[in-house]
Amino acid sequence: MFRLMDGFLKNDSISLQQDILRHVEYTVARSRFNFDDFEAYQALAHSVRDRLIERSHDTQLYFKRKDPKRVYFLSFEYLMGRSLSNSVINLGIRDQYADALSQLGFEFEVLAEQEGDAALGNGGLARLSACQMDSMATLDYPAWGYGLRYEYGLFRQVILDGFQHEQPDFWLNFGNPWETERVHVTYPVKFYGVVEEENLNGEKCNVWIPGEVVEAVAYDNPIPGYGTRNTITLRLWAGKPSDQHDMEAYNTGDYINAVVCRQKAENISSVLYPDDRSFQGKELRLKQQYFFVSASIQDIIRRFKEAHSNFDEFPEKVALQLNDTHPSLAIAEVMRVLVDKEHLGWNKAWDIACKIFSFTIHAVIAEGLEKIPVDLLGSLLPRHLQIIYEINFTFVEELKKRIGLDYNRLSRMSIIEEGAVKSIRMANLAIVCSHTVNGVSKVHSELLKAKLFKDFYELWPQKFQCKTNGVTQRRWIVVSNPSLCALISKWLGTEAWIRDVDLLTGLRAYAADPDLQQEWMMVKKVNKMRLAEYIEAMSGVKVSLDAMFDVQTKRIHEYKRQLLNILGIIHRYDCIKNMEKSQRSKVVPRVCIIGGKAAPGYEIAKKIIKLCHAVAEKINNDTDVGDLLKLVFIPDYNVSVAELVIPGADLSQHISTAGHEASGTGSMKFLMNGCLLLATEDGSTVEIVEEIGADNLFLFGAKIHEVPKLREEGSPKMPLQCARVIRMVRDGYFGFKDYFESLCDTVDGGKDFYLLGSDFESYLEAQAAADKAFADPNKWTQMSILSAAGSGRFSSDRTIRDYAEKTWGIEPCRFPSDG
Ligand code: 26Y
Repeated sequence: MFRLMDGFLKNDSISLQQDILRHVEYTVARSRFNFDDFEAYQALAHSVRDRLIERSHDTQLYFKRKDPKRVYFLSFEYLMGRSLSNSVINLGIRDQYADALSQLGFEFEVLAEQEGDAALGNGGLARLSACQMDSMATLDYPAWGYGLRYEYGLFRQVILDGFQHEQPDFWLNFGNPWETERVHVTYPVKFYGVVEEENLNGEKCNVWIPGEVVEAVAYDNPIPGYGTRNTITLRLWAGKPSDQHDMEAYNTGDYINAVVCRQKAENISSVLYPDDRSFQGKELRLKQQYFFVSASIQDIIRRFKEAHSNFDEFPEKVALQLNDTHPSLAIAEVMRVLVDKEHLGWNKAWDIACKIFSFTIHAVIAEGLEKIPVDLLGSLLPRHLQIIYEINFTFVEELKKRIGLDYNRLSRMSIIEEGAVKSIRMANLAIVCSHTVNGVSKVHSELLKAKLFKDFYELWPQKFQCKTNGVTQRRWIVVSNPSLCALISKWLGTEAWIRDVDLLTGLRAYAADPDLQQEWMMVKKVNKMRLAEYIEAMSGVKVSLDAMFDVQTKRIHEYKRQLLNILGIIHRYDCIKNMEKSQRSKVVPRVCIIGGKAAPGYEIAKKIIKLCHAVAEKINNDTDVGDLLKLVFIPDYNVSVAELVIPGADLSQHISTAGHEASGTGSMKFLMNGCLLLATEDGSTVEIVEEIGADNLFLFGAKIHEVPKLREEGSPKMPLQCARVIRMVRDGYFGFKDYFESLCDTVDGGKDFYLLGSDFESYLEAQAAADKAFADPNKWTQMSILSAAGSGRFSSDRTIRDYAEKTWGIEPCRFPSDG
């Protein structure tokens, strides 16, 4: 009998084969007798999509019926990567598909490689959003993600002669099978114009007469949970010309201009800003922010109104999460809608706003916080500027009552920053309105309270929370490391850890078991082999599987200190060269792997990339050194490359200057994959140490509280060894002498702001300790097992549950089925 609950689609091998062939014929429009790998991938993706759509319909209908409190996650960036493998694994039908495909003469893995990455974000913050969406779906939370559908994702990094070049990532070129365009879910978004005061039934009200209208159209991307039928939605907005606007232009007879104008609307969502730290007050970025926020708020309010006749229950039904300051115009927008359109009155509207918003900060330093010039905001969004002024006025008046006329403090806390360029401090706006503000690791949350937002913490201590980041084990073990996944399930005797990652602690009991160690080493070997093949294909460098694979992959930044790593590699090379030949047998062979993108305008970061290539060129061509040392730069590091690199790493480096990395999430992925960490006591590393013990990783360097003093002391701390390797670079040992000069200056030019000099010796000691441990495979493997076993706390499932319970006040709402 047909059970409505199960949906229409069957998952047996024959049905899946038919389904794929039907999509080859009718969706891809190729003959079912003649199609290539890419076309097979497209058909396969559409077949999976059908299943996702069915589940997402069921989920939405169920949410509608239950009307639970929902969380709306507002993020300007998402790094989703590929969707195929993740989807079929979460749907629980990977093996069935693999079987169906093999009957048709295709290999699942080969087709999965056909998919390009969805790279709608820069780095940590963006991948975190993606991990958190996976957890929200898996834990059955009634959640929506909102964002922008950039046509150009993060640039592709191409290396020519060792220099980074940026190329556009037009990721939609070959279509995107995962998204559904909702032509009927569109909202007008307004810009520019003036605000006029009008009299409405005897009451004064402000009416915004906009100068430009752009339509936002929704593109829905299904996010399936694992082990549940729940499939939530990531709704991304794209710009579309507004008919309203066009009619006027057409009526004036300027047909050509009207058509050109239509195209301009699409530019709004066309390109992602490729900076992940330094903020520049650019009009297009502000337009993007408002566009995304306005469409999302209209959509959220429309959904709420479908089930409610007034706003009394709004805070009981809606939680809005601001992922950093980027979407914080949402506060002014909610106020505008509630006051100007819904006529709730200021106080009631403010009361509601303060109950629905919560705010996550990912920045560590004040320069990472957005400030929008008042003139820019005033011209683009005149009504919002008024609203922000009003919020600030009320806030400052209230503050005066609390703290008196301490003008220094008042001006620090004000949402408006006076100065050469009068600006809006978006973080202050977000803190004033949000009921909860959180950092992304323990140390970061403490730093926020003690430094960046000390004044606010003293005023509202109860608002400040810590939500240590996490990553999803579905993507970072199950999808990317199938061999390890199978091994863990075998030894734990269950797959339950995929939903309940704390169970990984069960591995601790077997960490010294020779059988597990043997199998564990085999898994690492298989993954190293895969990575070695990739390295050879990308760079032509052959690497030895017996060497320690030492990886540092993340965005290139001075504070992340890829330069320290490279200087350490030069030192190692120098030591090998100067060693008695008879001593060389004691050297632990290394393959040093570095990867990451530099923001296009970040000159020093680009020089670090070039230095890496220059050093690699020298070392890799030195036959005298051979397999003892290799250095490779992996170009265009992205989510799918990470899926290949992380499982194959023996050691990974997370070596930011203490106090600069808010959390760091790469380390968590390496940890889960049994990779040992070499790290400073910064961000989430401090908590990793709490979980796995300081004996199971290699710590070094200045601690957070020591940094200010070391900075004052300056260059006298520069050790000889560091001075020597810098000298080699300065003397042109790796060529490009003049080009590297300014890079060397950052270290020995008297400032050494990131403390490479003072941390150098301790860095070398940690590296030596890593070598020593690696020389003892059983010991190393035990540490590796204990690393993975202690990684449970760093699952985004834990983070999301914490947000749900302590910040959003939402509960799971699970579609009743067997999965
Ligand atoms: C305003 C604009 C220039 C901007 C754009 C992107 C500012 C910041 C960002 C992204 C920041 C980011 O990715 N931060 C990282 O967030 C991770 C997740 O919380 C942290 O693990 C990581 O330490 C932090 O640098």
